Amino acid sequence: MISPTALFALDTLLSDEEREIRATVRKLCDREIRPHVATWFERGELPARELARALGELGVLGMHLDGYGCAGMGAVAYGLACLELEAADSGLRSLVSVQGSLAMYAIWKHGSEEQKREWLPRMAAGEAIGCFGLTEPDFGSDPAGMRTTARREGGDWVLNGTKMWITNGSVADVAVVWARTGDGIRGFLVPAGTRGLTVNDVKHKVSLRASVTSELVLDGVRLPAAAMLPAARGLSGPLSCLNEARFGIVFGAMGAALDCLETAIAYAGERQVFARPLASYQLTQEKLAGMAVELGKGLLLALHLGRLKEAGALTPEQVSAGKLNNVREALEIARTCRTLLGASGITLEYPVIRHAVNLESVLTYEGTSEIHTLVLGRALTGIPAFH
Ligand code: TGC
Ligand code: FAD
Repeated sequence: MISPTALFALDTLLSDEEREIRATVRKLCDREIRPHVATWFERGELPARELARALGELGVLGMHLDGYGCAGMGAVAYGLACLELEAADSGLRSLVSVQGSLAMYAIWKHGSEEQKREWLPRMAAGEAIGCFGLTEPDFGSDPAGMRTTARREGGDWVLNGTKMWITNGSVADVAVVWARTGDGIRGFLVPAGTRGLTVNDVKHKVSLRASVTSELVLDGVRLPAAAMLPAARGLSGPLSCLNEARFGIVFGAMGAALDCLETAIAYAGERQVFARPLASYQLTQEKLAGMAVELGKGLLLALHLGRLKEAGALTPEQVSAGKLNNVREALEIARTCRTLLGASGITLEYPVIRHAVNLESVLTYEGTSEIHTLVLGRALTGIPAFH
């Protein structure tokens, strides 16, 4: 027998350091996440603060950023960490994506020296948690339409509006909030507890239950001039952060798929149907072979994009292609694995249905599959078909 990743000799494409980082993150997941995650999912909770500290100690938060307490690792190492985290649960990878690739990256890329010094070391250590507020109730795929405003009042900024579906919202110490100003879209750092900021958690989620998702209501939130991210101007500010998080998902989704496939292979070997192992039937082997091929292709694509990113040559369109393909295929793999587990596949005793319903969120956030399709359509034809 050969594992799905060994089939493609993927490890030969990794450095010793990358393999070591992967093993370290996997060990943390095996020790601190896997034994509990089905219960967190069932209860709709996540011990975000404890996990952030553990992940910070490991150096995973903002690990692909340089300086300010960040580990300065390569893109592939970061991708492999996302893969291991999402093999445990997409909610965990979301916690790390939003912290490192959205909130920390926004500050690292667009913030002032003071903002970087104030927030990044604590966020890298997991002592402070960040969230990223771009989406609004009426503007998800089309953030250019956002209604949240920031207007000058004397030397201050005053923010009004509502952000919706914000990961880490109610556990965040700082929210990166994007708002419309007289000078276009700008980003602001809103510390938790600022007067006028109310945070309400989204209840009754069926997907990504081991993750905090919140609404942020900004009602006359007054901030000093220094709260604005000076280097982010226009929609390219938040979209530049999305490229980072989407890149992590290209790897992460394959982690969820791998966990499903490994579970299904083990189950099919054990489960007797019509007096023979389920794995011995050609229909089963056809499913397993098809999934292993898609997984291998997705991992190779992720690695290729990672090497391009390390060379400074990765384009947003390539990230869109990776997110579109790998999330779509991961979801297909999760659903197919679910069929192999039969009725057992619908319980939380196995991780498969949890991954499958989580991946429904992953298909939608960080740009829906339709939006990434249109990004590629625009790149191929030169004609934007969004509007
Ligand atoms: P468009 O005219 O295309 O662009 C406006 C400006 O932005 C620039 N730009 C980008 N810059 C960096 N990276 C990208 N990927 C960029 N795409 C565009 C562009 O060059 C332009 O710059 P400038 O200087 O000329 O002004 O904008 P559009 O309004 O037509 O929209 C394009 C579209 C639809 C692709 C974009 O709005 C989009 O990506 N929509 C999807 C929104 C989305 O993904 N939201 C995610 C919210 S965060 C989240 O979901 C977190 S989930 C938790 C987790 O990650 O785990
Ligand atoms: P809509 O934009 O209303 O889309 C509805 C449907 O219409 C989709 O199928 C979409 O693809 C389709 N559609 C849209 N435009 C077009 C078009 N031009 N042509 C054809 N079809 C189109 N946002 C944040 O800012 N920060 C976060 O931390 C965050 N975390 C999230 C966590 C979870 C669990 C979820 C589910 C979402 C999160 N989001 C976050 C929001 C997420 O980014 C949005 O849900 C996503 O961008 C889609 O927006 P929407 O839900 O408003 O859908």
